[in-house]
Amino acid sequence: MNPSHTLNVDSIRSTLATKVLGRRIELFKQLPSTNLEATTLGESGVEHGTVVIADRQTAGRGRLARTWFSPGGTNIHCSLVLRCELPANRLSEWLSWLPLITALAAAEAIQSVTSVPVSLKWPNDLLLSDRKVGGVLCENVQASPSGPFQIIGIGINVNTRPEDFPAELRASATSLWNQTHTVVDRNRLIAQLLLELEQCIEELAEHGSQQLALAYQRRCATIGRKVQASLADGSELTGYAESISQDGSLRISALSGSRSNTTIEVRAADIVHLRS
Ligand code: BT5
Repeated sequence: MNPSHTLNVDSIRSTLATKVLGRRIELFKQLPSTNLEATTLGESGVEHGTVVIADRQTAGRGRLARTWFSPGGTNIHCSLVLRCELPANRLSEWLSWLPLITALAAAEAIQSVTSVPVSLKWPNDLLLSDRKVGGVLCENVQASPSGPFQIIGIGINVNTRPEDFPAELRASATSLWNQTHTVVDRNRLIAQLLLELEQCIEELAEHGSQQLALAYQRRCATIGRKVQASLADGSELTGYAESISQDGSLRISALSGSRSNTTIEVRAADIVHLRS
């Protein structure tokens, strides 16, 4: 591999233009999970904006205890510790929008560095040609001796070759390399990701979700699609995804069952894009 594309803190810093995110960067060759390491650091009191990066994860996590394929030398596995001081009545808006704006920031960063147009699948998947190229896992730690904090974890398949994905992911996953056929500099992409993320976090904290919701909706491939939603209570719903609500929920016009022809706001679900 081209040595200039090895992960390196000095290379990240050479293009990093953030005010706060990434003042402290912890880079590891290998970790079980960057979210786990960031949580440990958060509990020990590290400052807001601390970034944990691992070249490889041995127990990368997805939502609902799923695993995240995290090979060495090719991808981005990165988590941040956030300690934002917000009034209690804004916590719920904050927590529902964090995963969405993280996915939005990652998509903007990818487009800016590689020109690859990544779309979003609600709530927090990054898609390229309808295949998953990245994912986001946010966790809220309320009870900690160091005070409450949030972890945002981002995984992006950057330079993985198609044949290097495990068989069970080959049909559903892709990488930026698959589109560009050139090796993308992960250091540059991480620096841009932190900048886009900082701008989105500032916008959410200072002005709320209104503009972010519009930007998210423009990138979201789910809107207008026929979808199947697996809801948190185990039930399923088929319908057309109409829009994103101000609280980050997905509004689905239901097609099936007793809820047919009603619009339902879904806060947490797994979404499958169906052919219309
Ligand atoms: C996610 O979960 O998409 C969140 C992924 C977050 C990963 C980052 S890496 C840095 C940080 N540290 C961690 O430990 N995690 C975060 P979910 O929506 O539940 O999707 C998980 C599903 O995606 C799996 O069940 C697989 O089907 C699929 N998958 C696993 N690895 C993949 C990969 N590398 N690329 C595309 N799809 C993958």
